[in-house]
Amino acid sequence: MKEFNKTKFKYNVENYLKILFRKSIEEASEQQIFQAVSYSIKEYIVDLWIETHKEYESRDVKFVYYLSMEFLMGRVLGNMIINLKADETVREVLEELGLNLNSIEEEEADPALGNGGLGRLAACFLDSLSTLGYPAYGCGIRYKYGMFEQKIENGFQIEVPDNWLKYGNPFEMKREEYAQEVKFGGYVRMERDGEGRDKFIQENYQSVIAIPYDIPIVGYGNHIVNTLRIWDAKEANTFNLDSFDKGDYLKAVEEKNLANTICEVLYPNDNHYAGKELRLKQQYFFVSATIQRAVSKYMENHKDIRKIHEKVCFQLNDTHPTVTVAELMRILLDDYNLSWEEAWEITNKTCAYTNHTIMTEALEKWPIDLFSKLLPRIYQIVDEINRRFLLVVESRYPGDKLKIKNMAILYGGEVRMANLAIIGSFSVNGVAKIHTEILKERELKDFYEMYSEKFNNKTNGITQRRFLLHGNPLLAEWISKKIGDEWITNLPAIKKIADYAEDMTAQKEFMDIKYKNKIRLADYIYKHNGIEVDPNSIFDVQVKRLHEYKRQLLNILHIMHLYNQLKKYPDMDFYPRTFILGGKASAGYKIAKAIIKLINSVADVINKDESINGKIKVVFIENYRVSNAELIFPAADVSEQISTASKEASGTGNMKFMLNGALTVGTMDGANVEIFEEVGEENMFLFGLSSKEVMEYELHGGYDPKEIYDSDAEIQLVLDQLINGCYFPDHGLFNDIYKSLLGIHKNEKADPYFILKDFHSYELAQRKIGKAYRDTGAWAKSAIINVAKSGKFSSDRTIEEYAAEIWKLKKI
Ligand code: NBG
Repeated sequence: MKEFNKTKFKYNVENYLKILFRKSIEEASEQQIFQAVSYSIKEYIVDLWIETHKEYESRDVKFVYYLSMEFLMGRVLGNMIINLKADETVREVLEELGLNLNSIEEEEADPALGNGGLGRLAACFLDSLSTLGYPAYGCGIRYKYGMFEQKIENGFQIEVPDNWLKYGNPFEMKREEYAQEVKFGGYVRMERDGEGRDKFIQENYQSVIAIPYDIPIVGYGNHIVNTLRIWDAKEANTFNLDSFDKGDYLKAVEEKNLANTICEVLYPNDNHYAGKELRLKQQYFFVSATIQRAVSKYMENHKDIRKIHEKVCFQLNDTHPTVTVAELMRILLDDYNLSWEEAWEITNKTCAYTNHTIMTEALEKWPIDLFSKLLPRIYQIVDEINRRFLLVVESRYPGDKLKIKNMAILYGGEVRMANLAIIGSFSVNGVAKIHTEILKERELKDFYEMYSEKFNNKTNGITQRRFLLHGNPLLAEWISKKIGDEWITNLPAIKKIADYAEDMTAQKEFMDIKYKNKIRLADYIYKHNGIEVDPNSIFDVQVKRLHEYKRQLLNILHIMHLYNQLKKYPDMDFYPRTFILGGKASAGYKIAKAIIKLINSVADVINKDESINGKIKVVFIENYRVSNAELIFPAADVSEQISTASKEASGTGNMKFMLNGALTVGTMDGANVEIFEEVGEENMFLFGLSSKEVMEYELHGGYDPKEIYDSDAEIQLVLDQLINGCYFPDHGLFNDIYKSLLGIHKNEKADPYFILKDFHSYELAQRKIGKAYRDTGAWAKSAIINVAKSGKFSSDRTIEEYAAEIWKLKKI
């Protein structure tokens, strides 16, 4: 195996500067240097990449194709260097050249081809797949514009396009030779072939050519390189030049438009279905290209299409790629002439589906007329799947209309993607224990009754390589010095750090590192927000997408309450806090945007109020994304995981904070439950309704927040401050928030996320935090225990479970 060579690397950096830009180091811009360094790293990686695939081929391995509309990779360069274990060498070389790796890393765009947890999970999975040596492809879309850049102006969120490809992506590789044609629209003609079989031929369709771009995914220290393949669209008439000749001018123009728009932009919705036609086009586009290529690749080395499930598994990341089921059927039926029964059996053995939410507004349901017009052949197949499925339901539950209503794929004029995914897959998994239980007991109860063998849980995880080794070098080094570096590839080994939890010197060292990381973040905040924060205060952090169910509103209402208290009782016992919040709201999500404005308005008032002596500071981090997340997690004392119980499928930020030694204040929701199982009551601050209680209230139409408002003067004051101009003179602005809490909106449930109901319990938990933090030794002990118990939450563990229980993959 070729080792990373220092001399060659050094030569390459200068050589690439010359070849790409005709510049010397002295003349080159920082961006050009970033490019040259990246190409030099890539040059080394490509050899490993080729060797990995040779090895895969010679062993005839099984591949998992992880199909996802989102891959939230974050910056690639630093992570690659770490995974190559070339960090020291690269730093040395760069120093000799008068360069600094950290500032070169800052030049890289932060590829944000994802919204939040779902996309970041996909990225963590790729890191683990390579590190563990599992043959895998990540398959997605090469959006020209990723997640928008969030700017805060006058406290309001403004969305700015994220042109991440502006300088080109040095790590990608265009693979024209694997281009695929994807067909939209037209109609399906039926004819009999010579053997009397029905043939279905799509005609008068529009074509788009899908062009793959491959990005290498480097495993940690094992020279294994897998591939993230993202598809771009190109107009088809460069292939079918005759379109113009036939006078089919309009069609040519339409195809060009289609090609130009399909990969233009990532829909910025997290946990929310918008039902846009273009989105369905995106879904079919990348699915069709992926499945066609996977089938061809399989057939290059195998004879029998009937055994494809032995070498291929398609994992569907949420319902977004669900057309996979029908697309694979189409290929097996129409291109390989299999019978329906054969094709169905193979499809069922090849597809597996992960559910990531129970939020009803996130459920994908396409209007049948839209779906059938856009994908006429796919629709026929879905219709037939549905027809056959309903026969099974009818024979099992004769006359049971409710079962049909709940389980049909086609119902009420809609195509219900989750139902198709469940029916077409051999595995259905949730992403945390409690989430899977809720799926089985409630959301997908009828399916569970019919297909209990399909259901399983795979609790999410995160990669410690990015979120500790790369993001928190000080803590990483400290841990490795104390217990060795096994944790890098085997996170449960980190439990040995618990031996130091009560060691006073270790506690002090740990808190010193935390302090340094807080200074690093404080500097960032000063630079970006112009706010001075005290690293000695408690850093209490909530960073995640803005969503009502995640309850940033509970956090800010509590801050308003604390501030009222401090004003009223200036001498009250209070440990200084810095509340740090950050996250993007979907561009069309009005109330989420109002909450951002509220946070910023409250921040303005509190930060400027000298009478409280800086005891509270409030900071809204602009443009929260993977790169600044890597600064934020290491600096947190307190991790806010305060979603309404039952709503957060898992959460993964909760794990990143824990790994970096923050203590969680949270509800019994998602993976918080499992964090609690690991760390115990003493090392976490639990509060709020349980998911059972929440679901019980929901069953009976909610609860009455008015009662709380009327009987609780403190809450009343805080709510009135929303609309009396106390924080922002424009009274109307926070009206929607006020109304959402008290239910003055017609037809809307009052306080559907139980914010007022959980308020006091949250306040109590917060008071405990203030008290606990005063005992530095005990706090350090708890924090170290959190780190020590984070072993379960590595995505390596998650991937091992997927590989063994769903994909049946072998490591190389
Ligand atoms: C999100 C959940 C999170 C979960 C991630 C990854 C969607 C649809 N779901 O709780 O809200 O951690 O998926 O599984 O984005």
